[in-house]
Amino acid sequence: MDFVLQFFNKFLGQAPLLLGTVVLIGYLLLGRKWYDAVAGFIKTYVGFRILQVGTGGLVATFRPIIVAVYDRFGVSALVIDPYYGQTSGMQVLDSVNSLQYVGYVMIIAFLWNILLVAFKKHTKIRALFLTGHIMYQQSAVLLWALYWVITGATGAEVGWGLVIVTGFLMGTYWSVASNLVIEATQDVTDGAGFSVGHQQMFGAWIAYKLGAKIGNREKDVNELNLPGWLSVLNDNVVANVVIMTFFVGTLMLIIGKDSFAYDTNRYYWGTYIFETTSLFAVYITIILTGVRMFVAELTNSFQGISEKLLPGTVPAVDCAITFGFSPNAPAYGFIFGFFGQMIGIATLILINSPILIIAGFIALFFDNGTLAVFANRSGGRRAAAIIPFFSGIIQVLGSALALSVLVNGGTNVIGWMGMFDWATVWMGVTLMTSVFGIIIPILLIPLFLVIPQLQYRRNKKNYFTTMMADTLAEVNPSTLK
Ligand code: ASC
Repeated sequence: MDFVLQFFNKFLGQAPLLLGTVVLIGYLLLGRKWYDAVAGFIKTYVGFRILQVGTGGLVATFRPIIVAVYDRFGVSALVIDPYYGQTSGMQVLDSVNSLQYVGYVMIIAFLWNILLVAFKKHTKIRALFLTGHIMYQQSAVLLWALYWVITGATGAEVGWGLVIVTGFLMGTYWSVASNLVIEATQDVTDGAGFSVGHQQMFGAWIAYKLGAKIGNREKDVNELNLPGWLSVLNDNVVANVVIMTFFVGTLMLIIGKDSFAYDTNRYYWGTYIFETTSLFAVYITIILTGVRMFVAELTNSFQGISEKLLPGTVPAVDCAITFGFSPNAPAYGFIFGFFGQMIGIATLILINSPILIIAGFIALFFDNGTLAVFANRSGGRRAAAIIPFFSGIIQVLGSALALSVLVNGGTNVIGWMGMFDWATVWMGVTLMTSVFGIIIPILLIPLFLVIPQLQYRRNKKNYFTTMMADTLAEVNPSTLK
């Protein structure tokens, strides 16, 4: 069992390895030569690592700026950032000698996802959640939250009953939510044949549905078609540098140069600002490069899995991959989400809330960026601005509510996920469980499973053909924007 646990942490928990292996297996099932399959593994692995260089660079560059904004005004509070949530969960569980159960939750959830897909004729689940680091993170946070609201500060070890219920609930969420957003992701990616397996699948689905109501998909953020000198902004690198220099540059000016430990021998304050803010476009371009390298491999090879092994299965992957199809949208999500979060935080201060929240870059950027990608696809610029704005408010207020029943975990608790589904659905589950007990997570499992049935009823004809070769777009990396 120890071996299995280690394997899940060190192999499945590593998204590039997991996805690379899936591509390798997919190609072998398609009967490709072994060396082509190995080449596919390498390109997927390296492509995903490149994507991670981009996402990691964004976090390393912009997270300290967001933190500095709050430091400057003397606000100290809980942070809404997935790694703060994960750390809180791991610290609380470790304090009751129960950290090892996170691995079990993840195993149960993943196997349950596979089983639900295998019986898709009945379950109508098509999506297999493959974002390894998120699987671990969510398992840790959910186990912590449910443990804490059920058991409280008794110091008791986590029990097997809770581990099993959490595992099944987690796996049901992965399956149902990433299945829900398949069609929207197909639209966003022009039919690349994957779905999102991350922290805002319900959010992305809502953004896509609402976007169509409040905006016009023709007014796409990536096709600005601006006239005259403004036409330079039609290029995503130029647009991202200009927008972020203006927006983040203003923030940096407000908090002042004393908040930044930069090398004054190398930079003027002005050039430091520009060299920092322009990194946004650098990292977005790196993300695009990584996505271009592996998305065609994933799409093509996964047909092996979805034809031979688990018929009709769709892989659910990191939300950042959708950025490769809509490079201007994430900046919209980030900026309007920032304003929304500011309003949420100001509200908490005004009502004298016992829980204060600090914005975290990952929720601001990856979460609202994804909502902007989906909102833009159905509702263009207007939707890409309005929806992340409201999402920002919800992320703050929802997370404060979730933390209200978790903060009595003391100094172990430093924050909460903040991502959309965690500030809404999981906030609700946590609060309800704190009132009604374990019956809530148990009941939710069959309730969630109704969602794919409803989805199927509305779209019987095309429901199972998503990954069939003839319905997939000819995936050619050069068609990426
Ligand atoms: C998260 C998380 C990350 C990022 C990354 C975005 O929620 O834990 O590391 O988002 O997956 O690409």
